[in-house]
Amino acid sequence: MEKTLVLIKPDAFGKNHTGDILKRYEDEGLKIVAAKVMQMDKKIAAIHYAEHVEKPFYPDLVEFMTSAPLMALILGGDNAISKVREINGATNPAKAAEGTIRKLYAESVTKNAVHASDSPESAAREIKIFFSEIEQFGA
Ligand code: IDP
Ligand code: MG
Repeated sequence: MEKTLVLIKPDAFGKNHTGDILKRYEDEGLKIVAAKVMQMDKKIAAIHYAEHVEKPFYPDLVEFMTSAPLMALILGGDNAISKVREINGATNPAKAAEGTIRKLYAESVTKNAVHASDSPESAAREIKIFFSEIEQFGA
């Protein structure tokens, strides 16, 4: 079973879209392997978004991601990494396909409702940031 790290970001979590978003993933056959509600601090944000530290949008991204609680998840299933990114839609909601989570719930390119790992390497790296072994269950 492939695993991927998903964050229901502070915008979508704060607007009570969590149940609808989880239903989308479950309807596509993905299993919830781990879940928790937490608030990111700047240190965790810097580790999670290490690849973006030098980008012009990084300060706004960290400000947003640390502003309020979010839900961190591990989702598992066949091709979970690419499947979740397809369900989420394009980073910029203006370019996201109809029916995707970002099309439905994202406000802007920064406040874009969800995060998902983009490769097996990032999934392995990101899962370790948010979850210990004991918090993960098989699907
Ligand atoms: P992804 O979340 O679709 O993988 P990334 O390029 O990895 O997109 O960017 C990480 C996050 O940074 C995005 O989800 C979004 O919140 C934010 N972001 C990316 N590009 C921009 C931008 O051009 N302007 C503002 N925020 C951005
Ligand atoms: Mg990314």
